[in-house]
Amino acid sequence: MRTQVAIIGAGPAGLLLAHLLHQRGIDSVVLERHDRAHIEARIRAGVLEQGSVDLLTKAGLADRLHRERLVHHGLELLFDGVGHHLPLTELAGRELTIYGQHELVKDLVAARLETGRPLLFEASAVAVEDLDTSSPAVRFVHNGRTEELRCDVVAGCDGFHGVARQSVPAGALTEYEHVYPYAWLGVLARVAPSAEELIYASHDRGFALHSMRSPSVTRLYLQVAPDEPVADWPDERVWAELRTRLGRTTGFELHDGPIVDKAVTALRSFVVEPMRHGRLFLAGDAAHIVPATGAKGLNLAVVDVAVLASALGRFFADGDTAGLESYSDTCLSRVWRVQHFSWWMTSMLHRSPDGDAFTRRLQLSQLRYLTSSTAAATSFAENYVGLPFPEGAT
Ligand code: RFL
Ligand code: PHB
Repeated sequence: MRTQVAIIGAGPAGLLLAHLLHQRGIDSVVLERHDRAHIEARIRAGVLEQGSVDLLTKAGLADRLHRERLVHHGLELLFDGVGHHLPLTELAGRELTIYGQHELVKDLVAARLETGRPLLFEASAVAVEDLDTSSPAVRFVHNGRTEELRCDVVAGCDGFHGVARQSVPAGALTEYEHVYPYAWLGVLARVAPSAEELIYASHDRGFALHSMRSPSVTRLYLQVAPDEPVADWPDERVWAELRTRLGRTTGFELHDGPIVDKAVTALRSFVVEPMRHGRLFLAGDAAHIVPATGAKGLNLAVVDVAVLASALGRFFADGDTAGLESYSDTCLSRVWRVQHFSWWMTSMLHRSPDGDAFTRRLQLSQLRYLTSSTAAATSFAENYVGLPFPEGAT
């Protein structure tokens, strides 16, 4: 088997890259280790920056998104039992879209299948080889057989635990990592949201987040210990803890309903430098992870593949390698800005496990500043709604 670009992973990064390449007349094969039903049901991100939506729209991938999304212009920060509205669009000029990542994945899978170009499910990459040559290869297992996919370029879009990054010779990449002493318990509930906006709550008992997917589906998160067994959180306990952490001095009614998904997710910051080795280019979670607090992971993945598709367009059109040479630096500059924002927002909102009173006073001081100074709120808003996409990504 041979193609121009071998794409490992059919998450948002791999599927969007495949589509952007197709539009430039570049052939690719997408290899995905899971089956279609699995990737279309995986509950993950929910917040898309306007820049991501604009890009999807321009690529012709956002018809259903525009019909079904919720548009938000602000969010609420809740602390000391009082909610503070931040008018994000007024402060930073851009809106936010609420649309489930698995819905986006369904749209991207449908678009790929419509092109007739290959997307192989239950095809697990096991190694990436010959990266230092102009004809690298991906070895993968499909239908019980080991196969080889030769190509000009490999795109490692296989997430944090994928094989692409691990196939790079030891010492060629530098990894930067920060693991937080807490995790998120996320639940999806078939009930109407209890507020119109997202509520980020910093409570003495820990962080909580009220989010949503649609007018009839609520998404909620609670800070828990990193090794917390989901079994310790029966539904009644989840609702009781959410009511405490989202509670207000003026009262607040949290609607409950059937919980249809419940999982614990670690919070992690991770960056690999450079995001490239020879003919292998890493994109999305394969290259970097941010804690979910800033709602940035999916949006970063979109920017990476937009930059990569444009660089590959030039490369396959006339052999121009300038875009490929600058790919890693272009992406990393945005990645580190987003890393800082996500780490900062996480540190401001979560309870430190030792319950240190000094740290708590600092957090509350920062939250009061953020909700009373237009300068501070504007800085927060421009990061949250998303900084402009780098040149070459549009
Ligand atoms: P993905 O989505 O992990 O996709 C990688 C794909 O590669 C496949 N794969 C392989 N395929 C073949 N061979 C192999 N050897 C393979 N190894 C792996 C996997 O099966 C998978 O299908 O990575 P991608 O495409 O880079 O996308 C990144 C996003 O998924 C991620 O950043 C976001 O979900 C992060 N995130 C959020 N991002 C936002 O922008 N806004 C949010 O509101 C937001 N909320 C979240 C989040 C992530 C969360 N979790 C569960 C980590 C909320 C949560 C709870
Ligand atoms: C979500 O709706 O899943 C969500 C929203 C905001 C975040 C993280 C996740 O910061």
